[in-house]
Amino acid sequence: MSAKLRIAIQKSGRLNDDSIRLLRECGIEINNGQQKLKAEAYNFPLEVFFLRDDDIPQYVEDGVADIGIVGENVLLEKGRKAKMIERLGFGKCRLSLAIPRNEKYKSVQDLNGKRIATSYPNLLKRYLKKQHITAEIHEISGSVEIAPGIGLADAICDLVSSGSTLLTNGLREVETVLQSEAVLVANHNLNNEQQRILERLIFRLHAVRKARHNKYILLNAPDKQLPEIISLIPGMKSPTILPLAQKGWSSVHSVIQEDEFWDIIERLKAAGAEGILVVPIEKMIL
Ligand code: PRT
Ligand code: ZN
Repeated sequence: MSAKLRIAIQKSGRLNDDSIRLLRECGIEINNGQQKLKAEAYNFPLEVFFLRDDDIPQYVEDGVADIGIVGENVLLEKGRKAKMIERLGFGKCRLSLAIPRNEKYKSVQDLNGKRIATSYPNLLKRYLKKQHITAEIHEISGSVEIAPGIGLADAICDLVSSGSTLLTNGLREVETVLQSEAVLVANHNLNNEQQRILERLIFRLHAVRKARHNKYILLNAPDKQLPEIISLIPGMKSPTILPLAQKGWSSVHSVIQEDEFWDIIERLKAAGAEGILVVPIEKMIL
């Protein structure tokens, strides 16, 4: 039997869709039937385990799965020995401390002696220690945001993304304990074959990520304006210039970064560029 890499991803929840989408963008198709515990990729040596996110760090540490996709918050809270390979750019959130909206708050010192409800006792304990705060940690597994309202705690430490859960529960964010996003993790003792498959996967991940940050740009320009226009486009090497049927005009093709995009477009127009097209790139291999 040829070697396979086993990846653990969240079975259902906030990271499930994006994890599957990322694999698909890497050209890996899996049959994600509902209620399945595992599935094989059709066209890549990958076996996918669908698990609760909380279990993923342990499975990867124990080598039941070779790699996994999990929130950094879960990885660090569980304190499992898995190697962090890549940040994946989705599942972004922060672990924050929040207090009732009308409570006075000047600094982290105000948390001294307070009761704090959280599902992240280890991360919170570490944070409080670093800040020299003594507080009582109440570990609860869900609906942390209601704890102050029912008198169970004075403050909470929970994940926040839009902030609307805090708002609807009359709470306000006062400190950030951790910034988090989904990460790719790996077992520390992969064999050579597994390591090679992981490297093929990482190669594809990089191509997908690079493509996301870049756009393909096409434009027409009068030949006499070409030197100025070319100087405005950073490009990968140098732009491709093709003559147009109309004499004295050329078509310029290149790649620009998403974040330089608006600035460059305006300057290109001012330099005489016309018919500018900016199109997404699916994969980019340098
Ligand atoms: O069943 P399983 O155990 O696998 O899933 P789960 O219910 O434990 O996790 P899930 O699916 O809710 O979250 C999975 C991961 O998504 C988390 O570990 C984070 O890494 C990431 N993530 C990103 C979030 C959020 N954003 C998020 N907003 N996880 C949870 N929330 C919750 C938060 O706890 C709070 O209740 O959403 C609420 C706050 O959201 P806002 O938008 O109102 O601020
Ligand atoms: Zn969970």
